[in-house]
Amino acid sequence: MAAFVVVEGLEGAGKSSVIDALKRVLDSHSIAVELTREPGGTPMAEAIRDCVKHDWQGERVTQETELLLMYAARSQLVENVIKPALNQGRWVLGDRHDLSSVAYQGGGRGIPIESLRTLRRMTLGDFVPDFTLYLDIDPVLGLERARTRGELDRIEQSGIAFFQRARQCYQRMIADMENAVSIDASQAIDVVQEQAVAALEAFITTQGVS
Ligand code: T5A
Repeated sequence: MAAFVVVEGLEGAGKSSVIDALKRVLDSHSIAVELTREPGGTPMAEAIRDCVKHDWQGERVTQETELLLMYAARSQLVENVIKPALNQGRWVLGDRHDLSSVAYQGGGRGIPIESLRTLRRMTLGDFVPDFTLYLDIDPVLGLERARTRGELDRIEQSGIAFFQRARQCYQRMIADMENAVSIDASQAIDVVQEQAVAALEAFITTQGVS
């Protein structure tokens, strides 16, 4: 059966590099796969991505707007891309999903978890990833890596305390989740990729794929 696999973690954790390696694993098993990113992944969700990553034409983005836009983008992606792909038997490999909202808007911004639960119920129902790989990184190191790509965007400028809270939230959530693996993303990239590949191979085995 097709599965929804998600890679989560703070900026600079190495999600993009890990996703490349995971895609190669799925290819080697001849598993058809759709790659997604959040926020984004449909024309409307990509427009929302532009809105949340920068102040909108100089207008400050409130944290409530940020939260609502994340769920608006997620709803578009899940209904128009992820569910159709899974229904057609393709796996989906996601760069971030709902756990990002819990960590960033819940843990980081301090929006009550009840508000997030309400939005999640409304937009996702009981839809959850089948497997989550969390790349754990100290935000000081993660942001240092992100900075090598250029200027930090609006969310990346939220400050170290914001990212420390988001990381603690990620760690708490992952510890309580089944079908989730945490990897120390401060290690060399080839080691992180190796551990991520091993975790995905183990998950694929549980799915009965040869
Ligand atoms: N957001 C998103 C929310 O607030 N709520 C939500 O619900 C959702 C879905 C998305 C932003 O939106 C926020 C989170 C984000 O702020 P984005 O651009 O997609 O924006 O942000 P990221 O996904 O965090 O993008 P990054 O590119 O920063 O993170 P990656 O993909 O984890 O990092 P990667 O692989 O691009 O690596 C960054 C650099 O570090 C190097 C890489 O070579 C690269 O140069 N690197 C390493 N160097 C040494 N050792 C390693 N182990 C390394 N791993 C990577």
